[in-house]
Amino acid sequence: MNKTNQALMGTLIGIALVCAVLSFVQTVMNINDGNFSVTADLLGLFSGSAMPESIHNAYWDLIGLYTDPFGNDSGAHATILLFTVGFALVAAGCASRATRDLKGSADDPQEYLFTHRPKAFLRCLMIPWNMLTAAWGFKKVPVLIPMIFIPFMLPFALIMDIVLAVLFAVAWTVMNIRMKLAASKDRRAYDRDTRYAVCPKCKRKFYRPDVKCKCGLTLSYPVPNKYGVRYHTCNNGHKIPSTNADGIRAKIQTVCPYCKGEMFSHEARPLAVSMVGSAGSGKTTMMISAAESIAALAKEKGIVSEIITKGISADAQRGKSHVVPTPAGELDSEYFFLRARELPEKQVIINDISGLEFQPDRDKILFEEYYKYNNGIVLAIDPFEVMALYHSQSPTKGSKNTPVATLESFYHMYTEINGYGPAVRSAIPFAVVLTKMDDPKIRSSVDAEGTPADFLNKYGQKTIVDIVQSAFGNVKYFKVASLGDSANAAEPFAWILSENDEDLKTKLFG
Ligand SMILES: Nc1nc2c(ncn2[C@@H]2O[C@H](COP(=O)(O)OP(=O)(O)O)[C@@H](O)[C@H]2O)c(=O)[nH]1
Ligand SMILES: [Mg+2]
Ligand SMILES: [Zn+2]
Ligand SMILES: [Zn+2]
Repeated sequence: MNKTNQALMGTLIGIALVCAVLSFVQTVMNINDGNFSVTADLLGLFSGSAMPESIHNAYWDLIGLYTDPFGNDSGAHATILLFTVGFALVAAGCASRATRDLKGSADDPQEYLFTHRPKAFLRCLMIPWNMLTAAWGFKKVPVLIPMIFIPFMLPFALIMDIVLAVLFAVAWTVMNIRMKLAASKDRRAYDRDTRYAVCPKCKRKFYRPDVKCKCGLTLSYPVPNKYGVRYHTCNNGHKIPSTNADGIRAKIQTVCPYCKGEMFSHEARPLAVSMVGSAGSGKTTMMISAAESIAALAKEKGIVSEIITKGISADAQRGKSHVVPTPAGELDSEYFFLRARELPEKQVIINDISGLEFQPDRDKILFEEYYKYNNGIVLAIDPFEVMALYHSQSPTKGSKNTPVATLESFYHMYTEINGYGPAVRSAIPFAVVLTKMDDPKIRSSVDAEGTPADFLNKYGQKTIVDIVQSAFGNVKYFKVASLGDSANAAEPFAWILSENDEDLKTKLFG
């Protein structure tokens, strides 16, 4: 049981129990004095003066059935003994399992707040009666045994219930206000800095992920709620922060609520960029080079970059000049985090997909999710391939792997998924990138034509320019070298990220 619950229950049950003890002591003293009444002054109940005579008499007639069944003895000692048993049962009920049971159910195994567990009020009133509950649950002992003592438990349990009801109302109100205030503050911060989370495996988007406790239990995302205000406690007793005031909640291991895959979300704002382009056009190399340059730039600006996935890791960066062709079906996203004291954390996600995936016969399920929250697209075009196609009448012209075929295939999928009609232009930033510009032959041929669009028009790729222009409202052309000393692969990414995020625009790329 966590400290909050210990404090809540300790206070409530403690105060109620003190009242019951006073009641018990007074009852014993009354009976000892030959005055058969319980708790006459403390409560007035059963006392004859505050209660109708008929109830007082009925109650003591009932008690008389136990202590004086043959009506020939006053039975003061027996009466006191039976009230002592009744009081002991009430007191034992306070410490019973049912009283302390705050565990959450299997679908969200974390401890409830005492004031907010299911049927909390009823269960609070049940506390003095919990020896009955326990006997009911414990099959071998017939519940009849403690039930026999109900008349002797009644005065003390009732006093406790009245006190518990009042204290519970106060505690519930206080906890509820604290919880609501903390929850709305937490939600405002989350909506401003994070907005949603995405799964790098199944590509789904959701408001918040689930979390995994160090003991392996999967819990709903910890926010101020019925499980606690500042921290939650898993069913195995581990403490988990439920606000991000100190930044520690961002470090929790998160889990995709759909595919259950482990992921990190760091409460960072996800910014997703997808790469499009035929096989061999330079996408993977550009992605690695861009991640490397952005990390270097971040370092200059005092921003921490944390690369999570292998595809853009330091190893990948060292080997970027000879990447292996991305295998078909390679669908996990690459991602890294950017954070600094004055920079709410960002998660940059890059989806580098084998060019083959854009061909119409491939499975499109993943893209359905992904293209709904995509923040920008980078279209990679290898100028050498464009020129080769232009100069040759080779059969590859009709192939599925030409720049145009890849773009058309992507565009078809993209509009279908987003439900765009032919007249609708997507507002997300679209970067058209001529790649491999460090190659002197490529550079001179491209530069000779003027802008990248001029180059594409000149070499028979007007279709590309037209499709992009008609389908996207925010288009920018780039010439990019991913290798060599003047590598500038970060440029299209910097543009897309800046278009989406004011923080990155001013604090990283500004
Ligand atoms: N010189 C040079 N070669 C590049 C550049 N980008 C990619 N390449 C080469 O082009 C080939 C295909 O690159 P890759 O990144 O695998 O293309 P992808 O299939 O689109 O991912 C590889 O041999 C790369 O080394 C570049 O900027 N400059
Ligand atoms: Mg590749
Ligand atoms: Zn998933
Ligand atoms: Zn745990």
